[in-house]
Amino acid sequence: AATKAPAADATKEAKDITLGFSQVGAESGWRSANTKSIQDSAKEAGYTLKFSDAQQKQENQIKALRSFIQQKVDVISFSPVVESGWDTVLKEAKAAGIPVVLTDRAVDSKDTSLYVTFLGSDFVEEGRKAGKWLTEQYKDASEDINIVELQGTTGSAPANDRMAGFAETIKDNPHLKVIASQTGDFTRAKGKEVMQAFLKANKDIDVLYAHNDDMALGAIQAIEAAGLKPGQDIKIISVDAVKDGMQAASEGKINFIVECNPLLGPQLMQVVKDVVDGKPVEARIVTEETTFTSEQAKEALPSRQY
Ligand code: GYE
Repeated sequence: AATKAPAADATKEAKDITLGFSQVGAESGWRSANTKSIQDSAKEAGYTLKFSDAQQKQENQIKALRSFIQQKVDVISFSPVVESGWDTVLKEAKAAGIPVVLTDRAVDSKDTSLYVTFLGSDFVEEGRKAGKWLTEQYKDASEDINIVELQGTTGSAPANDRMAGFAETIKDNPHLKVIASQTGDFTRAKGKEVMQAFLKANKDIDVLYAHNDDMALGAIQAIEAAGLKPGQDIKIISVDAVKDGMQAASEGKINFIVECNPLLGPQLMQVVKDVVDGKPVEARIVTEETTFTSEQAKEALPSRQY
């Protein structure tokens, strides 16, 4: 695979390395686990971590990146809230000679020299896994299956890609119909609110596809409040496999979860070290993940770390 080798400073010891990290926010269980992983691993590696929470707003993130540039950190890393609109600030980092490592979410910048690598999941593949499971469940369907979709944050890589991967895999079965699709911003509160609206507007919902566990958990509250049984009256698929999601799956309320691994800290710290040492780094580092049915969730739950 292609590698990139930024300017070296092999003389730096761990204690002299400063990493500026701009986090998306605290919107989900996944995010909390991701933040903890990054903070713990930075500590473990002995780096100084400057951590900033963008509260799901791109403008906050751009401000944080500019402040990292001003402070002349050694490496900048961030998980971009949305995919577009990064070129200007990334060029500023490049001009200042500060390497940028993308974690978790991608940017759509055409100029890939603006960042060293992108470390994170393959979200299109996650969407495909969700779609494949559903296609298999309904392969003999002779009637329409009405699907509602709770999208992640509008314009974010995981929302765009999970939607695309899912759509691509279900399109061959004309009975699988997405009758409503709206953002729930990856939060429980919004997931609940939008599901309430879906239930009001549509009599006959068969399946919910939620782009993360938290929105599915919010939606479960709305479904139960409407007197329906989640996992039975409405089949539920979600993404992440955080503890609360796995708990709901083990109770049969979520039927299928596609795992998305938030524990990116150790890999990120290694990349930071390599970048500072001037070692070549893979241009794309994909995390490995699996899927869980209700049965498998029950088995995996006791040993789940997050
Ligand atoms: O799935 C969701 C979080 O970017 C992969 O963001 C991440 C997503 C994750 O809010 O729960």
